[in-house]
Amino acid sequence: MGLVTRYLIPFAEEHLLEIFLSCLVVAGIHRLLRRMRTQDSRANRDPLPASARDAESKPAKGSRNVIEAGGVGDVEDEVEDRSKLVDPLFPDDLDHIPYSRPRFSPEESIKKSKEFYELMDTRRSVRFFSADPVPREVIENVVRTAGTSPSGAHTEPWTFAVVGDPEVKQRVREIVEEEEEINYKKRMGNQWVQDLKALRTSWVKEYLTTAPWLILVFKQTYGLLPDGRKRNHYYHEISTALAGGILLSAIHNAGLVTLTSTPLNCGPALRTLLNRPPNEKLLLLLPVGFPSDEATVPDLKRKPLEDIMVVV
Ligand code: IYR
Repeated sequence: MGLVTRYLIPFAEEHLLEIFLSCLVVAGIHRLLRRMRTQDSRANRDPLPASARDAESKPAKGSRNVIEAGGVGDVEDEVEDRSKLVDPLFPDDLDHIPYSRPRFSPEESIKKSKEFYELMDTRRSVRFFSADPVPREVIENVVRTAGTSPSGAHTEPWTFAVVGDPEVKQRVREIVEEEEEINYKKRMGNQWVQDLKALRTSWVKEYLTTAPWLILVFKQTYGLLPDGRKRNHYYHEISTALAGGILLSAIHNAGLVTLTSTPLNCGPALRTLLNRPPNEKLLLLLPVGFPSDEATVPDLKRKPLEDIMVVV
């Protein structure tokens, strides 16, 4: 007791401010650690940052189960709503089977990677197409290849609508040209139009009727169960974009050309024209065929490796 009154109380009186500030700092660190731990456990359940989660896995309207199925929301919500889960995508006892690849020697691997790079480096976005036919089997194979893309929880959230019918191609062209004229004249703005000038693009898109095939790539923002309930399609946009990249490679590998077009504001009309359901949103429109004999491309250079790769 004597110690307390002789030393501790006078010390506390003298250093009141320091003691108070130290308490604040300790409390702050404690809160921070708690928050980090909560975020850690959330991240383990759901790899999406909050912003991406909102954009990507927004539950479809009228869907009661989607938030819970996506692993989004607080632990409490999930426990409460567990009864609303739709069936799991796969059985719990799904087989896991052996997997291996042929192992190339380092030299072989260097040669193969270089050859593939050289092949892909000849890919260009082409706007001038020949009307020469391309066998439907080639289109089936390139779409099959696109379907090998990875996807969120293997939901395969894509539909490739393939158009070869000249009348449907004509309608696609009309829809696209009508919107693109407004895009170029009003929506895109001066900066965008100016940046595209040298590339000689315009709202007139002859290639949409000349190319023997059009492939319209739709992302499925959610899936539908036979009873009409909705199933989450995780990362549907990036999954379908990856499939699009694989599709471009497959088209190029088949000796064909395409153009990665993303017609602004045309999605709903094209979806209706092609009788696609409301869960499908247009991501890419690719004319596919051979280049015309007079085809040209802008003389563009690609960034060198040093500008696109950092070794950390
Ligand atoms: N979608 C328009 C405009 C356009 C936009 C970009 I960004 C391009 O790289 C090229 C074109 C069109 O297809 O003409």
